[in-house]
Amino acid sequence: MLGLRPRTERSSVVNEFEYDRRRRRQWLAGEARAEGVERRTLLRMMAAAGVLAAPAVVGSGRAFAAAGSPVPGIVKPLPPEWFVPRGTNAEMRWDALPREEFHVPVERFFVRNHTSTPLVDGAGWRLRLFGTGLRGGEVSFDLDQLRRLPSTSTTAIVECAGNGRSFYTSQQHQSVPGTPWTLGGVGSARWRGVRLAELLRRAGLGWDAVDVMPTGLDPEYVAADGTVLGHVRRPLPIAKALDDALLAYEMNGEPLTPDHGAPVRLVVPGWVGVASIKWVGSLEVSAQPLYSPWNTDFYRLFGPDYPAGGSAPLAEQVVKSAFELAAGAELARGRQHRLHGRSWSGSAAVREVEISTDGGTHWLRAHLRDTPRAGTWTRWSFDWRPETAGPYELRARATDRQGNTQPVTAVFNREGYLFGAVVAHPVTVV
Ligand SMILES: Nc1nc2c(c(=O)[nH]1)N[C@H]1C(S)=C(S)[C@@H](COP(=O)(O)O)O[C@H]1N2
Ligand SMILES: [Mo]
Repeated sequence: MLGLRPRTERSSVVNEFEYDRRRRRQWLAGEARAEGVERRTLLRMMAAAGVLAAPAVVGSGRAFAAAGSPVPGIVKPLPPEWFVPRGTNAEMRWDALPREEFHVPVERFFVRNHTSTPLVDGAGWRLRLFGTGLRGGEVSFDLDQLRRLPSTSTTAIVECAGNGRSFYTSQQHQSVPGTPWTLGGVGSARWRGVRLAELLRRAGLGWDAVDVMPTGLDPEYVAADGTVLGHVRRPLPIAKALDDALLAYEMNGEPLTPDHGAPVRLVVPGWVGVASIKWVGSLEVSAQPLYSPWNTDFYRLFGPDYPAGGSAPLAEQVVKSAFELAAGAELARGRQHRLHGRSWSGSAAVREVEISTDGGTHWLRAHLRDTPRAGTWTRWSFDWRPETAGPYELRARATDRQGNTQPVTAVFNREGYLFGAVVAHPVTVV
């Protein structure tokens, strides 16, 4: 039971859907718990599925961010050449990514905060594990204890489910609410910490555990309509928790910084960023399915092409590509330009990247600069010699080893998640 689950091909989304159905059935039978979720939300979901037939926080980024910061809730400096401020978040500028660095340096990594970065005192921090899915009852670990457990390093991408959202509007003329990310809501890093499987084993995981719910120590989230939804938290199915989820305390070889979850965050490889809960203070291990607003109203796909109650909770990320180039960059004509970029997928290694410089009519293979690996991106380059001045649109299209290819358009969903279509990147040849 506690061994590593072998990676299954292509099946995890299907499994997630099945899992969700089972969860809902259990909820109906009074065997599930939902806090902060309105009953009507669950009823709507279930109707659609046809089943009816303490904290050591010592301050916050709001008070501690550098004076004049464009995003008051974020602690680190956000120089305009590296970041685009977006509400409570900071988007990475792809044109500023150091070309030879495989990972995004911590100081340039995008930040997605529902509220604001809390300053958590590592010395007073404790991770509390509790719930009906533990054999022996509540246990807690402090930071020293966690650091003494066997550690693991892993390369993983953290990417917001809404990354690329603005292209629903700019390319597809569909209006969607939420942070209008271009493609900079993503980053790859090297994480070190303790496997969640290891910690659960030590905590006495029960055979009947189904969900693990990590809760953040950041301030409670208040929805646009004023409803207090509580601390950011999202149930993680036990299968993924035992597979490759990591409780990370280092990022790129340094202790986690406040904006990225210090002292400890969860890293859930390949999945939408919201699964990787930052500043984790507790883990509820449950023998009953759990719900939070983050796996009911948010982070599901709603819309005409989805069931009335929405899709299963989002899990794996889609295939994407980005040029390491500013939108609207100017390039000299009659000269050879080496274009650079990166492609990635939540499901598998990248297999191939193709580039079009003529609006998507002709495609040529990009040169892959890295041996493609699952769980992270692959850097590529493409030589281009434009002879005629004028506006151009560059396109990059990746395919992963499971055969997932970036489509021409992304299927609309109400919240604008998982924009995986090919993005038209405007440049001007002068
Ligand atoms: N506690 C907590 N965890 C969180 C969030 C948050 O607001 N609070 N945001 C989530 C979302 S939506 C994303 S995309 C990632 C972003 O991680 P980063 O800020 O380190 O890039 O963190 C996730 N974990
Ligand atoms: Mo996100």
